[in-house]
Amino acid sequence: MKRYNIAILGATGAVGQEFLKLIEERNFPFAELRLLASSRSAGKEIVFMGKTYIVEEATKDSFANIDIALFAGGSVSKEFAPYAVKAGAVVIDNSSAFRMDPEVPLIVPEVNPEAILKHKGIIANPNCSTIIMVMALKPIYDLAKIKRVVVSTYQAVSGAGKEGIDELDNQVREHSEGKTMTANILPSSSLPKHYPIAFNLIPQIDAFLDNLYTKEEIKMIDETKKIMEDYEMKITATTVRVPVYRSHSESINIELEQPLTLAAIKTALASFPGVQVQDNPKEQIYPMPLFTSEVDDVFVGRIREDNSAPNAYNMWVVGDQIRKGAALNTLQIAEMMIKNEWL
Ligand code: 3JM
Repeated sequence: MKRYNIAILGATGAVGQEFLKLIEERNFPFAELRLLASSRSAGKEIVFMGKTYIVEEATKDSFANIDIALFAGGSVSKEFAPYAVKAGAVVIDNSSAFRMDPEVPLIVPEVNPEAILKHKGIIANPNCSTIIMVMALKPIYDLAKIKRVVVSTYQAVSGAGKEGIDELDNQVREHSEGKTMTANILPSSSLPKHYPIAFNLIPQIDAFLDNLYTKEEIKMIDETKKIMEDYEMKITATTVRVPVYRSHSESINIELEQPLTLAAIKTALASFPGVQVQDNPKEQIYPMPLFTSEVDDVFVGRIREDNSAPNAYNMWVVGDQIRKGAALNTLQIAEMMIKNEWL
């Protein structure tokens, strides 16, 4: 089998580390592996599959001879993507920098694989909450067009990186010691005010826009329409940070153009690759974030009719936002290109 030269930009962060785990786990056909990061992390040693790698500082010359550049995300994506493309690499990027660019395909391989073919060097990986949602929408949409979506998210602190996890841990400790909880990271370190996440919920992910939605909410709305190639679909979203370590959950209400039986919805979801139905109220079976972390699939439960509106249904969707919501989806895009000889 042909092997490919891979660069990982952001190798030391949560998504970068997940790339490495998945490359080993999935036996990804790499030849050379180049680990890149900002100057802050350059020089760190990473032992991977029995070999020690030194993390290099990313520069405009870092992408010579690279076939596939996996970008973990953040503001560095915008800076380095043009250099990687110029060097002849295909960039698969996890940041929001290129997602809504009409020249850049926005891909979930199970949902819109053929859109990959339109790339001009950069392919965007959707926002974590978007990926988890469209995995549940697509199998239903293929049976009956979705007219409207109302989604509320319950997003884990690891979505804010390792600092988010540390902040929750510290606050739980402070609270148990009777101290005042300190908050520096959430909802976002760049914002003026911070609130404790322990024993709390924060109804703000990313900054507010003039229309009173947050950026995260608008990402879910705009990206879903682009991936599903349906700009008529009405979507509204509320995104909330919850004191969970890992895996995002979403309460999703959909309104369809025509009615479906619950059995048809469950069969469509269960037979869709990457989705598992976990739904048995009698046995108290439903997905929960504690049990879906470090698992590849997206889980759907609480599937039921919304008895307040015609052709409307409710469901509860849970998935590991660092796996399917980020690193796994990115690698699956690369694997699909390799399999189809699209590189
Ligand atoms: C998730 O440095 C940055 O601007 C990163 C902001 C960010 C994003 C984004 O906008 O790319 C943090 C967490 C995302 C995302 O996936 O959209």
